[in-house]
Amino acid sequence: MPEPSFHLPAPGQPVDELAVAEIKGAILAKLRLAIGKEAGMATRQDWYHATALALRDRIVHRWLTAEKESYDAGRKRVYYLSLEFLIGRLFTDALNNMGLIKVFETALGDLGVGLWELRKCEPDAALGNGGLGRLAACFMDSMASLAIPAMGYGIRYDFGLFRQVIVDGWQQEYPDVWLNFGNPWEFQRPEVVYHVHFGGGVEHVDDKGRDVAIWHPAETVQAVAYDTPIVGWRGQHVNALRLWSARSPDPLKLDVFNTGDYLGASAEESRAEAICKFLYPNDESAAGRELRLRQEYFFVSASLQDLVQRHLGADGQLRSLAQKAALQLNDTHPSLAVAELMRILVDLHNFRWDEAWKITVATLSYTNHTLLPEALETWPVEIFERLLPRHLEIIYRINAAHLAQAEVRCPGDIDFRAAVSLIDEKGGRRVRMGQLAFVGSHRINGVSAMHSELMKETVFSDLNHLYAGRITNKTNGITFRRWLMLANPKLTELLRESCGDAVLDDPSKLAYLESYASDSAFQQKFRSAKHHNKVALARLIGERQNMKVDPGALFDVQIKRIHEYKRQLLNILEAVALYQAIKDQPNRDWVPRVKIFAGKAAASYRYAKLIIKLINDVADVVNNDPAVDDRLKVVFLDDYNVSLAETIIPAADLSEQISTAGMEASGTGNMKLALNGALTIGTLDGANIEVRDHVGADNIAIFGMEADDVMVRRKQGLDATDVIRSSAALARAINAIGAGEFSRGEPARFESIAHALRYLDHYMVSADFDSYYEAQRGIDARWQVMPAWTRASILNVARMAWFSSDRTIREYAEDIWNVPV
Ligand code: 26V
Repeated sequence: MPEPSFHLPAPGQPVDELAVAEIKGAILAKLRLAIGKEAGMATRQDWYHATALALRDRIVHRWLTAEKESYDAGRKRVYYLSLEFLIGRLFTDALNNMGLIKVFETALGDLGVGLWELRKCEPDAALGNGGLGRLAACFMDSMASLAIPAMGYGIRYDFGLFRQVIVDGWQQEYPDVWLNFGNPWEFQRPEVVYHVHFGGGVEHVDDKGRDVAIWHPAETVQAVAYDTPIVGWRGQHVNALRLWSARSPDPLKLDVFNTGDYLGASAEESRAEAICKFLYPNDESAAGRELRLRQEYFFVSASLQDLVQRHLGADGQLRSLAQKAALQLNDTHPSLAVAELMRILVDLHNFRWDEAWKITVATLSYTNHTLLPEALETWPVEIFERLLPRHLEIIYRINAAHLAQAEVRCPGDIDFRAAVSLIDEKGGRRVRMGQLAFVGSHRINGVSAMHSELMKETVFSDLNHLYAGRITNKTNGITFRRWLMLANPKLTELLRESCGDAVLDDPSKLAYLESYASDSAFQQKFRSAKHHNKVALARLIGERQNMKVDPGALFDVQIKRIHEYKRQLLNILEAVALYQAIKDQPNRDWVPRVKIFAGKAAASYRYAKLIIKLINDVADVVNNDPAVDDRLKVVFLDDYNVSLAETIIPAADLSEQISTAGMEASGTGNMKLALNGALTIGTLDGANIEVRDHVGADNIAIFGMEADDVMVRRKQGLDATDVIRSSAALARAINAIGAGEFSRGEPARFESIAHALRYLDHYMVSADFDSYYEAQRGIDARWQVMPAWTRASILNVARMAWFSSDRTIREYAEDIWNVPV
């Protein structure tokens, strides 16, 4: 079958007729032969599946070629281990990267089917919680685009992140059934199966003076591979995302037929299959749930067996592993890789301990994504003993050598040893997964400049002392293919016109925009692209919330997980104060604003769910108050996911990045929004700082306390009565919330929130309020001078090139993985 050549016609240019005819034939053939239907009987789902399969065929050709080339060349491979890949939809992403959107659109159009309608048939693959999982997905796109031979390893969860439904303002959770209609992108690999063991005991035997450990596990689960091809930009290279599904090795044991114990057999089956049932919410208490540890070991073990087998197939021995493989641990969830790789080398391949350790450290590297102490993963030694007895022994031995080094470094310093130990001895012994990953890695990176510095000063200060030079920074990035080209075709078209087509391959060309920033004709076009996107979002708000919003208003957007440190509460508190100010002076020339919120709260996070309720209750009052009219609207869009983000982001005027300084490791929504021309209102936190450095202090609104101010103030206490006393607007807003003005049927509903704002202001919401309110009024003033606003917005786009995840991946490749790009 001939492959269509890469095709990306300039806007308005006709598409290749031959290619269209071929694609039409291919889709119809899939409809008949893979779906078993004639065009006349096909549902939209059927068309989607047939089209996806036709596209997949074209990707597979490139995939097999790329695989063969990288094997033949003996190239080093990157393995990205992550319990989360928040991919969203693949259909238009793959089409875009293959340069086939126009061809497929025309072919489908000729068949009477709309490509953009079909797109909606694909459920989001929501195998992630938020930023961490989405980062993994952006990295997969960039590694393929840079033609780095790589594989993503994770779990094929039967259910992704829960579906959020808002009922009477409250969040409810429902299972995310994303595999109901099958998944056209994946290939099941029934032949790629590994055994993963749990429990049992360890026997030590003496083999000619050498201690040999033999693990006798009590339980075995099978891991089956499912591969999804990830095609890079211009279809040059394709990598695999390999997700493991769990099953019982022997679902109907022979003796079931003798004993008739079907129930017992099916219990064992469900126990095995439970491993890949659900994705754990990341912002629930990190206090270990046994099933989560089973998930972690399951995917680490299967992935390591797989890559070791691949390496042995090519090199015949494991001594050269670090020269041929780089393993990146996405957070501490895959930390067990340290102990597992040691076990493979020492127990299964007879390596001497010291040599095995050198190989392990040279092969592994670890990315830290949060400094929040409550988020740092630890597991009770007791669970480890029960589930992974041999790994615990290995961890103890690693720890012994590591503590000996600590002793050399700081002789007699017991506190230092306790601080760096892999075992937390306080309050029940626990294995510290961050310390384990750190000690077993040659590089440890943070995800923004500030975060990496704070890592050195806080969580890892002692380890940094012991292993100086290991900590490095790799500021996060985003893939422009999805977050600009696909999500915002109107702006992309304008960029191609103004910066040339090279901008599609090289984001540094965005800098050409600088010279147009004050050009009024260009500004007009730029605004019209934004307006187009705002009309689309207004339509969606109309459809989903049955609410009318004016696309001419300022669209003020905060979209992310709901968490106290992200401070959605600060935003809604400002809405309340603004509402009150509008009511006081209805005749002032208020800037019409639509405040748009979206995000999920962890199911067990009661306070975050109460904040969602407050946003919805405030929305109810404000939106229905005729005195306010169109000057302020509050919208909470339910079930936030990648696809919804793709509609909201291009339509945003203002990007809310208002976390308590020092608490957001990086943020990546900040980058997506700025790239799409939204101005940021934000604190000096995470990557906001680097966004400011790039876009320029004049083109961003920074407010609030800095990280060290926060630390100082916290030491002084959390009582906010002093700041409330000096801010009439804040006092009034808190009083209204606390007195039930937004919850008339239940006046005490938000008392706990008012109480925290007054006396337990851990997240500095009250403390930062005045500064935030003032920054918001500054935004109003800027909006009233539209040419200046548009200029700042254009300059944001022009200066975001550095935040491409291609740049991030290049840095990983050069400084951590040592692979050529
Ligand atoms: C976990 C937990 C667990 C206990 C309760 C509080 C809490 C809060 C947050 C988390 C998330 C930890 C890991 C994570 O998702 N980090 C995010 O990683 C993104 C990609 O690097 C980064 O942009 C975000 O700033 C960071 O929060």
